[in-house]
Amino acid sequence: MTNTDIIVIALPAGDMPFVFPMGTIDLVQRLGRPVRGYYVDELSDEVIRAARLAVIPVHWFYSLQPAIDISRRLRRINPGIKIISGGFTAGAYPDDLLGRSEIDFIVRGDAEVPFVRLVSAILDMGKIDEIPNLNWQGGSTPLDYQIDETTLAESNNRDVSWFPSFERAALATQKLRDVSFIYPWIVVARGCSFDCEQCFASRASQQYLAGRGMICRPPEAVKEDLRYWSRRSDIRWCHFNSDFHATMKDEWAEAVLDESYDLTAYYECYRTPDIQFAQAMIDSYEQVVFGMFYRPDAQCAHAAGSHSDTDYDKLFDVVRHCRDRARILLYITPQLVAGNPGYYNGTRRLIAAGRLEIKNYDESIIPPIAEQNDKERQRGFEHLLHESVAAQERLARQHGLLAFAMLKFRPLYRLLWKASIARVGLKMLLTQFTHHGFGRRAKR
Ligand code: B12
Ligand code: SF4
Repeated sequence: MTNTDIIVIALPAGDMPFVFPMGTIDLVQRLGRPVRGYYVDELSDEVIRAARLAVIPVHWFYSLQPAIDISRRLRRINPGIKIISGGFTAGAYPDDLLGRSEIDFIVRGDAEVPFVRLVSAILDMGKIDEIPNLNWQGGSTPLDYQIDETTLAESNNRDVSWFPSFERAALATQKLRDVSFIYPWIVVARGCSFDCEQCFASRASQQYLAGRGMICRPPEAVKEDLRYWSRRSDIRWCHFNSDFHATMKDEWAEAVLDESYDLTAYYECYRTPDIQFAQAMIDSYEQVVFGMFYRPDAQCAHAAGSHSDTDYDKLFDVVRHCRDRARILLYITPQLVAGNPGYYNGTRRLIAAGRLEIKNYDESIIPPIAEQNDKERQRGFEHLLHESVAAQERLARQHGLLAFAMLKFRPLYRLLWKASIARVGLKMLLTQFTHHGFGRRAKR
């Protein structure tokens, strides 16, 4: 085991085992210093003692309680360690999280520049109070840093060798011939052009959380990524962090799709795609899976992934068109799990995968993040914390063995994963349009 000054800790998130926020991978790359990543379960006291700095992304609300727990453990074992956090949830509730945990610093909003400066300041004894977008116990600096197009163009999540278990999990799921959400992600934009009120990425929320609107990555940078992943024989799938057809100008998609990529694309639609776009994707990729989420009402709430409108005629046209050409995963979601369950205190979601979760639902409790007053924000935070505890209890039951097998005994992991896919697949037959033989083709 190699001990390093900087450790990055992957906290349990929602029901996707091994998922890790892509933004953090990019931040590590920008640091340009030796870093080592660990899942919480594999973090030894020895590693903690040797570290000077721990980075804990609190991107999804599910990670809140695990972040509090791990920060206390870090402090107990290594009282001098500095702990940095950031990500959507940490940035939305910085003082609440600092007050509950042993975290020293939270980077709000875009972290590209502040995070790198903060790490240098901590390790090289620099000044901290001139770094923008920071909160710490008893202090903060203004949200003055916003990412620009050039910096976004440099996003890079190609190298994950610094986090061996994640890399192993990512490459293993790539081999499993089904949508693996773990890696790699193609960053096409930051923020969103829509304004769905519960979403942390809506225009209003991003203005509040990051102080900017949507920023698009230049098509050439995205194409460079796609060419790179196409050349990698161990990578079959890629995913996009935004529906660029729904959120950006047509020219953007045309520029990216004017070339062929040796990859299967998983593409989550924010709105029903039109046939021309679906066909352009099909022409550009080896295979395409479109994920579409439908709600009975037109207001979208991004959470379980995505959110499409309710233009069913358009949907049926595109489904008919794609039938033999691509695969469509159709999720029917009476209510989605919102990013802010303080607002959506629970959820009723019926996912095509066959899982039906029904909880109490009360949407009147807390307004969207950008409109919350102090009291509501506090309540929102408490709700999220509560949800994160409940999720961890559920996850411990569901994924304990899977996580153990992944980290310690790969053949068992493969068996379990395939069994769970087979189970989900069977249920999906009820609601999903399938395409036989999909995913079987080898890379050219
Ligand atoms: C792509 C995506 C996913 C991908 C994740 C890919 C990945 N590995 O990261 C998938 C589909 C897997 C996913 C899943 C989920 N997602 Co999602 N997802 C998104 C989406 C569309 C884009 C995120 C993105 O662009 N990331 C790219 C990075 C580079 O940018 P960024 O996220 O803005 O990160 C910047 C800052 O936040 C910060 N930062 C991020 N991490 C860190 C870490 C540190 C240490 C620091 C300092 C800073 C920092 O710095 C970054 C660079 O400036 C957003 C909505 C949106 N349009 O933004 C929702 C969003 C992030 N997802 C959300 C949710 C709720 C979920 C789920 C929990 C849904 C569910 N119910 O299951 C799951 C969580 C996973 C799980 N179940 O375990 C919420 C999060 C809100 C919240 N408070 O939790 C969002 C905001 C949508 C919403 N409803 O509001 N998601
Ligand atoms: S729910 Fe989806 S479409 Fe709506 S603002 Fe959020 S990311 Fe954009």
